[in-house]
Amino acid sequence: MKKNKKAFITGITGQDGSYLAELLLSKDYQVYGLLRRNSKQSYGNVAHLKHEINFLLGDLSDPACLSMYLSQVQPDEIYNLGAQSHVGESWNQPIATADQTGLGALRIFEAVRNVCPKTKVYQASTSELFGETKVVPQNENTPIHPANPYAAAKALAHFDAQIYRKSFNLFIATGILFNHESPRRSPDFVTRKVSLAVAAIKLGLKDSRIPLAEGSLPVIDHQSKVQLGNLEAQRDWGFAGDYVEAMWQILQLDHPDDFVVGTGEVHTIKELCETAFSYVGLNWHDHVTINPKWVRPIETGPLVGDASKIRQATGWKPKTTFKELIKMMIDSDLALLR
Ligand code: NAP
Ligand code: F7E
Repeated sequence: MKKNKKAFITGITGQDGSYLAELLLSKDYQVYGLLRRNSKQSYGNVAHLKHEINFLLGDLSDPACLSMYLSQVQPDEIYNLGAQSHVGESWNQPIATADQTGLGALRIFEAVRNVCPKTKVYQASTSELFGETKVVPQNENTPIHPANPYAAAKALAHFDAQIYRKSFNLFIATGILFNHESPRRSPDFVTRKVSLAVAAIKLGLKDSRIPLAEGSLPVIDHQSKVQLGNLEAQRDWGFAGDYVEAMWQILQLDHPDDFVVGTGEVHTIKELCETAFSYVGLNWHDHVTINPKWVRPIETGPLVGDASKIRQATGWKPKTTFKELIKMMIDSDLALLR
């Protein structure tokens, strides 16, 4: 009889966790998700799957619960997506970020080493590892040069993934993922901030507080403008639904390795605004202002991914274009705010 594979996902309530859970359920996996007690109120992005996922209450800060659950479940695959994932916020919460994003991964690797050494592990690495690099595009051999507390925490996790792989012969693979977005992106990231603002302005919402699951959020100010930071920053944006396919592919390989996942296409924040506002017939110049509060102490990039290695190893390539992604997010926010 065919045995269903078991997957254990940390960060299951987040953007990627939700798309990955859907993908694995569609492949008949038994899905286990680490859930923080306070997140049990809403289940975040997996509320629609709450009867299909086996939730285990716990936290990446607690090595005891990680060992206990991994010992009990003996998953075939672990996807470590849990993190304080906001770069800007990492300057305000550097120690919590180091703990959740950096040491959290190390706690997973230690638990795997001790209680389920045959399990395959996917570690969520990031293009932010490349930080202020002037090498464009970036690939697996580009030097790591973190430029914010989030990236420093991810660098710890990334290096430990490689060290544990070699030292203990564990299957720990990393995906160095460039920015990926979706209608489930938290509204404090720039693409969703813009898509929500476009929808609110298009619908003529005068009350600038938009009700969301996370609480009410001011996405436009009293002049019906969205306040942004650095408009010259450049990012390689893909669709999260495509990128969780890459995570899964990485764990289906026979050997663990590091893989860059990106589209290879770069856009400025200005281009994002232009594309988004023009989609609903508006001129972005009329609706965007700069608030220095959102400008970061150190900007990273231009970050552009060269995904040749994963393409060669698995055939993976992005399916959704930048324009399709922005339209998808705006259509979803128009429906949400209507
Ligand atoms: P996200 O939406 O911010 O989700 C983060 C998840 O981590 C949430 O489920 C959160 O749970 C959980 N979490 C935070 N601290 C935790 C802790 N101490 N214990 C257990 N769970 C904890 O992030 P995402 O965009 O899906 O990204 C997934 C992963 O990929 C993250 O590691 C991120 O750093 C990395 N990454 C993301 C991108 C991107 O562009 N999205 C690119 C490269 C790498 P709560 O709901 O309880 O807060
Ligand atoms: O910023 C600029 C900002 O916060 C993108 C995370 O998933 O991807 C994400 O990190 C750019 C930056 O994402 C605003 O300065 C301008 O240059 O959407 P973001 P991020 O920092 O790139 C990486 C790969 C991850 O690993 C992270 O986990 O946009 N920007 N104005 C702004 N950014 C925000 N948030 N808000 C603004 O008003």
